[in-house]
Amino acid sequence: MSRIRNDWSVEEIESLLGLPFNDLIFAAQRAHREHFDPNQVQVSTLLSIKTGACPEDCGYCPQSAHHDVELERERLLPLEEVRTAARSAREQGATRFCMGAAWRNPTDRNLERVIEMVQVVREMGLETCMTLGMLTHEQAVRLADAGLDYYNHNLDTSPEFYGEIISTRTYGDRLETLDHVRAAGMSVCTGGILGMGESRRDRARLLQQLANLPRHPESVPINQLVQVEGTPLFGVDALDPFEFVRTVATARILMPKSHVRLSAGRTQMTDEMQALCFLAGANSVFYGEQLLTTPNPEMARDQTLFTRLGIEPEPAGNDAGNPVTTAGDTRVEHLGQA
Ligand code: SAM
Ligand code: DTB
Ligand code: SF4
Repeated sequence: MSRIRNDWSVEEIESLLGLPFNDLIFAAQRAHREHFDPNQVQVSTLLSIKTGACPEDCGYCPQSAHHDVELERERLLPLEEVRTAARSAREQGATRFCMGAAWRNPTDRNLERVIEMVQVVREMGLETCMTLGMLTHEQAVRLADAGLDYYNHNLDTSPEFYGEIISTRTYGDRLETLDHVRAAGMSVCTGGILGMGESRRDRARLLQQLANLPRHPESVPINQLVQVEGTPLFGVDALDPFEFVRTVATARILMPKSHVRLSAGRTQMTDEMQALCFLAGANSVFYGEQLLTTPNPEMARDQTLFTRLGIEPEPAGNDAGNPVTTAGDTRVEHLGQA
């Protein structure tokens, strides 16, 4: 069995990314099969609990107040709406419910409100995940104490390219929040976005940052940029799809026990492209017709895809690195049935 490493050099990662495609995919499948059932995919559903008017200037994001995007803003959702959405996600077969807010960071008053949401979703037997922006150590501890299983906070790209995309916070700020999340005992979900005009070296440097964290993130979302009109990155050259698959495969090899999520961008991918990503070791998706503000594939399309590929939803709590304890009686019969 291969050793889990946290000391990857960027040259090693670049040579993985540059392997002949078939060799790379074979190495990724081998790593994948050491730790996971290759025919299971973890299924999460996403809900935007506070939409738009974000003070940060992330160049990819339709929710930034700095960009001129047509978007209906919303205040923090009432608890009952969260409960209804979570119930429906569970009925559709999701095992994890992820809640996202367009904040730079939550205020302490906000935190009280979202803690109620964590409690409601947990009681339904769903795993819980939130992404709320930067956290202090105390806020991370409060979320962990409330039973939040995962915290998502993406590094997005390489430290070198970061400043081209975001000016209102630093890479160091992101790493600091990830430290707080880890120290508070929550599972870490962190990854990035491909197709923002970055180079292969930037992708290697992003993967290096993720794989050399003191402990590998339990969940690594790889997003393909969803280009939204009005954002600065609208119109940027699309990435070669094989380069996307290569990056997924390399993430799988570097972090063999982590769930690698084929995250935003699936609506723009063919079924064949998604199948290649699963072959390269992606084993988690967002399921449900909406991401935060942009569309995700129709549920019927995903059900058909799972059936055609013989993929089954992974039961809750199968976290190779860090078992989640809230796994409840989740219903998965709607997905992937022949
Ligand atoms: N505001 C919080 C933050 O930035 O951490 C949480 C919500 S934010 C929308 C969560 C993540 O969504 C970002 O870190 C980014 O990786 C991803 N994202 C946002 N817009 C995207 C887009 N257009 N395409 C792909 N991923 C996107
Ligand atoms: C992640 O890595 N991708 C999700 C989730 N974490 C929060 C967000 C994708 C957002 C795509 C653009 C939108 O729908 O607004
Ligand atoms: Fe705000 Fe998050 Fe969007 Fe950046 S990615 S503008 S922090 S919602």
